[in-house]
Amino acid sequence: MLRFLTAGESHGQALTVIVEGVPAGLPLSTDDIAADLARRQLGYGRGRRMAIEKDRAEILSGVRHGETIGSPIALLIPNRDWPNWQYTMSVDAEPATAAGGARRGPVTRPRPGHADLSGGLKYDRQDLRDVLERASARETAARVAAGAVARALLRRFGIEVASHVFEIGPARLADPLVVTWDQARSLPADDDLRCVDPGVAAAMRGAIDGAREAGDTVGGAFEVMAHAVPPGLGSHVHWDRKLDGRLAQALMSIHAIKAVGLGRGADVGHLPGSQVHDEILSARGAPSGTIPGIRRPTNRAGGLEGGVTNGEDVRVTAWMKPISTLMKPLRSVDLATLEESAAAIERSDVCAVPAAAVVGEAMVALVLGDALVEKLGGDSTAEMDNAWARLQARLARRFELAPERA
Ligand code: EPS
Repeated sequence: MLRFLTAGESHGQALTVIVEGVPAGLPLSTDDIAADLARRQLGYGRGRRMAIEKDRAEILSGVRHGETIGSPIALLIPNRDWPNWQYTMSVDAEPATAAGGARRGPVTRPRPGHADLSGGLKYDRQDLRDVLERASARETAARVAAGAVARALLRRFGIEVASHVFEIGPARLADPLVVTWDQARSLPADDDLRCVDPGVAAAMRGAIDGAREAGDTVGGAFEVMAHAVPPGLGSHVHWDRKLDGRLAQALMSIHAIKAVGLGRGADVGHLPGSQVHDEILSARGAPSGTIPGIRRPTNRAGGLEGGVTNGEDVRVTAWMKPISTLMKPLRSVDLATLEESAAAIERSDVCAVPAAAVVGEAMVALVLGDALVEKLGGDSTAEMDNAWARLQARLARRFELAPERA
């Protein structure tokens, strides 16, 4: 099993993540992680925090001489902003007199849409900072670091993950499924909108500018694709082994995500079966995916049938609500006085959809990495390599006769 746990507050000293279940023998360096962390920091509409941070993960354990050794991989991402928060975030009951940063008062006016109210009641905290520090999407930096480890494992078997943004406010591509794998994976690493259509990207920029000027925020949607995925990951036999369910949970767990779709997604409710399902054709030497001998003219299912990968690209979409910190705040109640009052304002972003797409890639990589370890057995890369070769040989044998039959 490949799993991970993160820890860390947005303005604490650092974020940490422990990734467990990575096979021994996988080459891994901090540079493998750095590129994804840098992409997560980008995005038109991000706030001032991203100008402060330059996220980089240190590898504290689980790697020796550039290779994983099978033990838990602990990663540390220091918060550069920490010196400005030492007083507010002091671990000690009495902050040191030399502690840096402003002497901030308690947060008592919950922001509609944030975890402030529900989390504050659940954990019985008077200062809502105790909730918002952990509910902050800063935590996703740790997920992206973990995802980069999963990505290194997938890459060994030729599996790649990419994303693109197809909606920000009213600006949208008519149909995200027309975007090809090559278009998504060719988006430049420093693209601050991650949309494949320049005209739509310009409209997205306008939507973000408009929201900023209005003291408002704007949401959107992205699609994550995984390419060269073998058939047979996940299972149809139990609800918790269905890979579409596992992917949906992984994406839904990302901050501010309110809906997830697989392939055609919510459109399946109004389209007839003939426009939802993907016909199965004989490949005659030119398979569309990773099943030799089979060609699918369309991939509306998003690479999964029955909760099992079917050899086509995995395609998962996620919709993100507008960020809940508004510079022109909504009405709320001051929990200290029970008087109606404007919601608290924290430093924030106007739009974080392009960054969320990078987080989505990480979550998909982690779910696929877990499913691959489950399929192949994952104590060492040598063991996985052998199982992979056997899987490929079995598939090739099964379809050997297909051209003669056709
Ligand atoms: C984020 C860091 C945060 C916010 C954002 C995401 O930094 P700060 O709170 O110091 O400005 O920019 O978090 C939120 C929008 C939120 O609601 O918590 C990051 O690293 O991605």
